[in-house]
Amino acid sequence: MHEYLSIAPDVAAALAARRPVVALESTVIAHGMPHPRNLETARALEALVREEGAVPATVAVLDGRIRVGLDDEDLQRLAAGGHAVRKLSRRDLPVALAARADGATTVAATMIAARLAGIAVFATGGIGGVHRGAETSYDVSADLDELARTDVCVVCAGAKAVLDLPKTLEYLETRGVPVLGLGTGTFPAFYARSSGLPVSHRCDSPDEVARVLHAKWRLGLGGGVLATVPIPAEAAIDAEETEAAIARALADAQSEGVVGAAVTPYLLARLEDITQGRSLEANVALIANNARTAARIAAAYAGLQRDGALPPRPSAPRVRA
Ligand code: PSU
Ligand code: MN
Repeated sequence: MHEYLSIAPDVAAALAARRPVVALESTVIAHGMPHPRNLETARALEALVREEGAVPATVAVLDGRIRVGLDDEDLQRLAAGGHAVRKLSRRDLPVALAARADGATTVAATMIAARLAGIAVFATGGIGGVHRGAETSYDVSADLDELARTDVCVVCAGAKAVLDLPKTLEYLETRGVPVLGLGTGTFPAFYARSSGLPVSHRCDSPDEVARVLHAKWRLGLGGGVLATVPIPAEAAIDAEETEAAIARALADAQSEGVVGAAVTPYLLARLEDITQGRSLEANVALIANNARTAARIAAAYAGLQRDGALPPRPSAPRVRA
């Protein structure tokens, strides 16, 4: 076992047998939702992944080790820790390990852990991205560069609604990250089903997503894939209402001088207040949907792995060096 990494026995067994595993992040538990709803959600996500026949692996740093696969006591500790639990992105991981601290992992840090463990598919709510006003603040989430470099498929409902979505998509395009829409040709807008902005490719089944992963990584094209899934219609919030709430939350963040890693947790909590809890309900519903979808993608991908490479087309031209 790696000195900084420990993989839960059920997760390790599933990986060794090439059975489907889905990684889950913990920042959304520790910093994205209030207690005890966060704990209930963390448990529910694991149960949903299991119902779909995959093994859940929630990721966090506990006592200075990256833990892939948590037990219920671990989940309680993270969920109750609130803001005493550090928020860990790529830059923060080595510091937290050295200090033997506890921390919740963002999308970027969870991707790193998933990759170390050999997990290909990871479900979350929304990724970080390019913030509004990034042309002056330079606030671009490390999640985007992680997607560019780390071989993990991230299943989400788009990027956080508070971001600049066109700039986020431009950045992903520049860095060569496929943005797939599952059953949609447009990029989901987290609380709303569509941003109106085109994704790079539409896929109509988890199997189709799995084939993209297989093709990308068999080719040696490193880096992640973003698989986006719209929020279920019954949980979606009207786009105009969302925009108005976001405008208020952003103005509040600015007047209170909130910057850096604190911005996302602040905005999510403000939105929850402003929408009287509806943003939280939407968040829970979309993450559950993403976890289920991720389990199906993981199952399809595990199937492709077990079957070996797809047969080459007989007519494929030979490439000569
Ligand atoms: N989106 C949400 N809730 C969250 C996050 C994103 O709706 O809690 C978290 C994720 O963990 C994501 C992180 O990776 O915020 C991005 O933070 P930053 O912009 O500081 O990189
Ligand atoms: Mn940031």
